[in-house]
Amino acid sequence: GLALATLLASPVLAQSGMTVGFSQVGSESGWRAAETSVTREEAKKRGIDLKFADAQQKQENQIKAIRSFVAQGVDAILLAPVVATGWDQVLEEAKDADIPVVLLDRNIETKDDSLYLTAVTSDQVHEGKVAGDYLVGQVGSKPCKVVELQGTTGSSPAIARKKGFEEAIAGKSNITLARSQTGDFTRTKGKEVMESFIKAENGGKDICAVYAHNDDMAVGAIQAIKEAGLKPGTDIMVVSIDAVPDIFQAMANGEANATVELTPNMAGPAFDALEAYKKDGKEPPKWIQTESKLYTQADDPKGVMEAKKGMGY
Ligand code: GZL
Repeated sequence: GLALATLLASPVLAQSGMTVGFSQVGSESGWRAAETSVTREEAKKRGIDLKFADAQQKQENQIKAIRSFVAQGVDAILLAPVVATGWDQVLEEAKDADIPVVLLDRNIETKDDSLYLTAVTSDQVHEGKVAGDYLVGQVGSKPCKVVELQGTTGSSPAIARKKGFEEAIAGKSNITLARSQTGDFTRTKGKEVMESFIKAENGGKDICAVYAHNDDMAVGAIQAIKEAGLKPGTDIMVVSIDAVPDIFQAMANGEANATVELTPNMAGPAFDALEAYKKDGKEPPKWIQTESKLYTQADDPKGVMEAKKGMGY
């Protein structure tokens, strides 16, 4: 009767009862680890049974995971696509099984956008532009040789963040992008590549700034700059993207200059869209855009770092 109906309607028991498969890239960065923990939290809050698969940054493992989710007959699939191409075949199989797919934090290149319900991502070109505009503002008319640590080759953020940064420095004849190489979004690779840039550029003395597609590679680069006897944040400016706690620690130490925030909570909007779609067939927009915000040393880095610790980090 009424009592039961009231009970079932209560938030505690408003269980969506969905089973969702999540094909995650891996755990290459602090941001990625936070996205995974927030996704688990969001699923738990909603009573969603989350099947988690870590691909160790390999596309073939993601394709295998999607096939196994289809075989299990999950209600929906979350996919954070490690690279942008090569998804049509396996997403066709999910579509044939009537299983909606939501893309998280990265995009795919496909001619058929019916292969996914929606993509929950930031505007990654804009992120690169914000980072570049910050550097342009800091440098003024001074000559500045920049080196770039790219994200995973072929991933949508690596392609887009490079594009946005180059748009920002286009036409600035005093700013040159001298070297650019992938650090695969990891601290270790970021440090290794920065060491090679330093060796190639007069012990780093000729480098004015490093632009890293994520904070983890920037933290690796900071280590390399210090080991070369130079001061990160002053001898070589450090600009990156994600806004993870460790970059705010570096800013508080004066060792990093700016970061562009990326929320780790892509799953909240994804689950909301899936529940609306499942309940009454409501089609979400093809792109659910998350915010991008610039943080610099002037923005209370210690305070922001503390606040971040409650947000999945
Ligand atoms: C961007 C996301 C990137 C993060 C990195 O949306 O795909 O992947 O910026 C992570 O930290 O490796």
